Amino acid sequence: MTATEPAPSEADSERHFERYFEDVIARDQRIEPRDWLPEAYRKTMIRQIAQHAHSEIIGMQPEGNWITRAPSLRRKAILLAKVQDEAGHGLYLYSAAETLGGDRDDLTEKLISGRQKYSSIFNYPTLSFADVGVIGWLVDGAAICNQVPLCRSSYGPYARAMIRICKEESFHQRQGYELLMTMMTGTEAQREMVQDAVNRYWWPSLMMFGPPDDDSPNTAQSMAWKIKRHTNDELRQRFVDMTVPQAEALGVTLPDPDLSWNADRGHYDFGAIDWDELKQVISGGGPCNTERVERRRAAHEDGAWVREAAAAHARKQQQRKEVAA
Ligand code: FAQ
Repeated sequence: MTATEPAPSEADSERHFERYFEDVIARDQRIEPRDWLPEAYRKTMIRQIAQHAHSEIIGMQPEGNWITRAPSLRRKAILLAKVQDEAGHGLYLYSAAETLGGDRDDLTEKLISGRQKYSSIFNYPTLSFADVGVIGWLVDGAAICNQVPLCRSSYGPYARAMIRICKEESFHQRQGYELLMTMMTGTEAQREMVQDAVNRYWWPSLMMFGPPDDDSPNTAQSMAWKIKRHTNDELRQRFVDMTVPQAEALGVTLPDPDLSWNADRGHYDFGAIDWDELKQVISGGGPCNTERVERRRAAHEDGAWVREAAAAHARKQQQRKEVAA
């Protein structure tokens, strides 16, 4: 700009940034923390990333419940590693939210006061060790189906976090399937435990993909911003198509009499999902909502001294640096 050129007005600058944002999205490139972004995009990203982070952290509880009762040292080591991975996923995701100006303390507060959501699936109880296998197979399987496309999500830090998360979720899914295979070649009682766990977790796993497209308020805008690459129903169908042959190989029955191959569509048809149940679970009325949130609150409060100690240590380091300078 030369001295004689008029300075751009605020509105001009805003339009320039907006065009840049839209170009980045149109070119399928990534929005980075340094970039200008519309406030609504920032809010949507923080909402989704926070809900995802909370899900990983609350998701440690149902399986964590079985660590002390794992049937062998090998199963215990696998389960411990898996649950620790979920903690790691939560931490990468909270860090991604921080790049958007989200504050981790604030997000945690919103979770434990019920103002932010986490995945409905973690509000169901884990009644036997077969549930550990079924969570790996179905819940991690659904998570992978949903999250692989998020590796191409338009927000850079989220998309990159998702790459590592998906690799780890793949291991989780495999360990679940391997556990179920072992149980299915065991005793009749073990086979019954697996079938019972599948009966309880099948429908809630389908609900993980969110409400149907015609009742999903966020999908259209999130697709336009390339935060989401597929709709809820598309991913749900992909999951069903992927899982039916796995169920056959395992020798379990999926609890849906309407499940059948539709040659015309090239997909499996499946029965009606109980959307009232999803609404009830999301709004706090699932079988374990209160217990999950209370346990998270207690862990947060018990950990206050660690946060205080870390902050005191950081202050001391800073003071030492200042004295030395
Ligand atoms: N549960 O308009 P939409 C895992 C909410 S991680 C609870 O369709 P959107 C790893 C939704 O937030 C599992 N809430 O929303 C693991 C929205 O809320 P609002 C978590 C749900 O965002 C495995 C409202 O309903 N994964 O499993 C659910 O476009 C094993 C309207 O819905 C992610 O978070 C639900 N099922 O699509 C850990 C992946 N569905 O607007 C341990 C990232 C919807 O009132 C063990 N997230 N809602 O605040 C996403 O892909 C999307 O956010 C969807 C929802 C697809 C979940």
